[in-house]
Amino acid sequence: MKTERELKGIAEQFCLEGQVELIEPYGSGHINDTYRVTCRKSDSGSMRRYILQRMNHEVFRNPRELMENVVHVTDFLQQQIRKAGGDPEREAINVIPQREGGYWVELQDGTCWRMYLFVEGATSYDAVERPRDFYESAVAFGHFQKLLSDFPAASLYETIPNFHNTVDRLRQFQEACDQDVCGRAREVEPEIRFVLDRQDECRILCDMLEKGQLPLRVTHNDTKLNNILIDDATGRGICVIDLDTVMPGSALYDYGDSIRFGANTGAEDERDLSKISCDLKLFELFTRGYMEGCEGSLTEKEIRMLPMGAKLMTLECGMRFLTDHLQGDQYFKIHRPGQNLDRARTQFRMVEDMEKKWQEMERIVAACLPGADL
Ligand code: ADP
Ligand code: GN1
Ligand code: MG
Repeated sequence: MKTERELKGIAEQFCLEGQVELIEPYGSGHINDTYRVTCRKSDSGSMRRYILQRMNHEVFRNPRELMENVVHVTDFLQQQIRKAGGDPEREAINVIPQREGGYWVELQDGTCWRMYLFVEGATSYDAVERPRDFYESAVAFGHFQKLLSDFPAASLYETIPNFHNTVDRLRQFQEACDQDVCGRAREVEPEIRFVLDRQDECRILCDMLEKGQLPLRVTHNDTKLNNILIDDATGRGICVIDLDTVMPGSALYDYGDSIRFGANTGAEDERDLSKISCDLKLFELFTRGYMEGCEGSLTEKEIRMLPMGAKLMTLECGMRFLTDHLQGDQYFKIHRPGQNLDRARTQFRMVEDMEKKWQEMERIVAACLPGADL
């Protein structure tokens, strides 16, 4: 952990407006260390706020490539937003350059830092407090993908190779079980069995992508509700954040990851599993919003596979949490012992509940197909 003085020194390496007045830890992401920086201009006394982030270089091995992606994607989005008459300072991430040129700073201790403009008057929610927010997030994530449909996908680096390759995630999980470096595998036999019972399903989306049955698109790949800023005044999903994993992927990844997190009636790390279930009302709301945001660009096959996207993204995430638990909590930040195991259990309970509600999920999705209500 850096002291406030050290953080101030890092912040001052970026082109900020005004003097740094306050730096405070911010947000609840599992990967980067995030701070909010408040600056005051000495002439006018007005305030400007920023987001300072330490990029997790264990997770993102190449900060140069990561920041090139972020700068390319945000430049592209800002152009589109300007064309549509929107406000590019609030509707997209704005990367603040550092004084020496370039978009990030590497310190002698090897840590890498970047700065964004803080989007004022907007909130990122860790749970669905009002169903409308979830719907707005769906429209915004769908629209985000639609906006990036003309983005030159080949110019993107794969910041985390095989990020949503569920087959590869399964392989890593099995390796973690075999190696059992912390001696935790015995205590989690039922959870391991839960995954192994579903190992054949892990292939489904990968196979369809490989065979060209699903289109490869530029997607966000980390569509948790708290990666959207909701405008406090209008209630609209205003800005998609956390662009570190924007890469070629499937729309089913984005849709599925949002359902995994937002349609769950409990928190991601809830210990009382009786609180965990898939809320079909939220499922339906998100489905409608996402399809609206994509503006008709999803193929019929993609739409029909939406329930499978939701199930596999939830199973995959559970597998990743359990893998990390077995490996000694090296990847996801934890705030108490066993938290990754608790997270894995909620994901598996959510998968089980989806399996029970499968036909209903398919019916909801089928009713959203174009022409279904004719
Ligand atoms: P992580 O990868 O750790 O999830 P995020 O980029 O999602 O990191 O940032 C963590 C939190 O910081 C977000 O959930 C959000 O609350 C807040 N945040 C990030 N960027 C901004 C921004 N530009 N304006 C306002 N809040 C932001
Ligand atoms: C991480 O960065 P954050 O907290 O938005 C993770 C996602 C997981 C999520 C689970 C780069 O997201 O893939 O789905 O935790 N991000 C990365 O909550 O691994
Ligand atoms: Mg985040």
